[in-house]
Amino acid sequence: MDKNARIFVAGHRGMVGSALLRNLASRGYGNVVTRSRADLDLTDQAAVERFFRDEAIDVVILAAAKVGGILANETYPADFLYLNLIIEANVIHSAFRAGIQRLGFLGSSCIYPREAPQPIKEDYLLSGPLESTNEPYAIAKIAGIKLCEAFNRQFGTQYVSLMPTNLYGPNDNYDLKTSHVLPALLRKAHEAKVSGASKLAVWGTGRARREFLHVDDMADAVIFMLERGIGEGWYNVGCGADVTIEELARAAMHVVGFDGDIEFDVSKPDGTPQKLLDVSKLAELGWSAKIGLQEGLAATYDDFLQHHETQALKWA
Ligand code: GFB
Repeated sequence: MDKNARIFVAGHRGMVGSALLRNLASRGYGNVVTRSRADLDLTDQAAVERFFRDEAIDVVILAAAKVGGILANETYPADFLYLNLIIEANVIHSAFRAGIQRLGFLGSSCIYPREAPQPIKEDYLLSGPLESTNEPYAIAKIAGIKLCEAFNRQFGTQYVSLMPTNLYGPNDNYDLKTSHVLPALLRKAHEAKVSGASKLAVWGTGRARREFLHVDDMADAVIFMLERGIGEGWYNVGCGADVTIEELARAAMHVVGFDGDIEFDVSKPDGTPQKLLDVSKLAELGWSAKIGLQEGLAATYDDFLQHHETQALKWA
C-alpha cells in the first residue's frame, strides 16, 4: 500500500479505530482521513455519498459499528441490527460508487454458529443457528461480509473482511451496563479494591470460554492484510488460546491487586459456551498475535487508571 494513499478510517474514535490510527502512524502512513460523527453521520446515505465523491479516498477501513457486551446486545437488538446494517450498506456502496477498489471490513467472531466445532474455521459460517444474545449483531456483520463478497464477485473489487475474537485495550468502554467482560472485570476489581469490598460480582457461571485479543494486535492484522494486497474472503483474527471467564476474573483480580472472592451472578447469561477461533488461515500468510493476555491486561489496567478511572466512578 502506498504510504501516501488516502486512507479513510471510519470509526477512528472507537477502540479499534484509534488502534488503527496508531498502527498506520507507526508504519509511516501520513494521509489518513477521519471524520467525527458530528461531521459525517455514517447512517446518512446522502452525506456518505457526498463524502466519498468529494474526498478522493484510495482505501477504506470500516471500523465504525454499534458494539457492546452481552447485555447491551440483548437490550438493544434493533440498534445493533439496524445501525450496523445501514453503516455497512452506506459505506461499502458509496465507496464502490466512488471507484474505490480496496476496503477492509471488520466483523466479529459471533458471526459463527453457537455450537460450531472449536476452534472455529472460517468455513463454518452459516452452517448452523447463531447464539441468541447477539443474533442481530451477528446477522448485520454477516451481511457486511456478504456485501463485500458480492461486490468482489460482481464488480471485481478487493474488499476483504477480518473477524476478530473478543477485543480489549486502550479506549475501551467501561460502562458496566454496555461494556464487554474484560473492561467490566477490570473496573469492578478496581472498585472492589478501592472500596474494600470482599467480593467481585461476575456474571454467569464463569464457565463460558472466550479468546481475548489486544486491539493493537487486531489493528496490526488489518494493516498487514491491506499491505499484502489480500483483497477477498474473510479471515479470523485471534491469539489462538481461550480462557474461562472465571480464569479471566482471577487474572484481572491479580493485575488490579484485589484478593477477595468471586460471586457468580447466574441470573445473567453466559452466552456462547465457547468462542475460540482457528487462526491458521492468517498464520499461513505470516501473521500472528504478539501481545499475551497477562501483558495486555496489565497495559489495559494502566490505561484505565490514566484515562478512565474518574469517568468510571462518575458512572457508578
Ligand atoms: O464480553 P461479553 O459481554 O460478550 O461477555 P460475549 C462474555 C462473557 O463474560 C459472558 C461474562 O459469559 C458474560 O456473562 N461476564 C461476566 C460478563 N461478568 C461480566 C460483566 O461484568 N460484564 C460482561 N459484559 N460480561 C459479545 C457479543 O459476546 O461480545 C457481541 O454480544 C460481540 O456480539 C462481542 O461478538 C465480541 O463474548 O458473550
